[in-house]
Amino acid sequence: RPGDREEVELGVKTRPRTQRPPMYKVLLLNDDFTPMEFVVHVLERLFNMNHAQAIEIMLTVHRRGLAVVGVFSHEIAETKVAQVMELARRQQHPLQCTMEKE
Ligand code: TYC
Repeated sequence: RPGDREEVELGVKTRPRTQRPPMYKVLLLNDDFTPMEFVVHVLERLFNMNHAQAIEIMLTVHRRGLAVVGVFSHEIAETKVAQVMELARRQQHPLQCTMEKE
């Protein structure tokens, strides 16, 4: 059809798409051994939650098995996971934290 090639080349009828970087959910996993107060401490220190929010999320993980504790860029999510795992390792708690593309 006359005009088609020009429409594509000039961007006519081509919807401009805004590039957004993929975001990553950081997930905290339940276990039977990590003390509740340690999990609350981690959520306050690394995820900027107040005490009430931290308790609420910790109890969600405890009851449901896991919860999203934040959504971040790939680099920030990796850092958060590493920080959680390092704090847990230092206290010899089996707490697990992972990330997943949104
Ligand atoms: N289930 C743990 C207990 O009863 C508490 C806990 C909560 C552990 C959240 C891990 O991500 C977790 N002591």
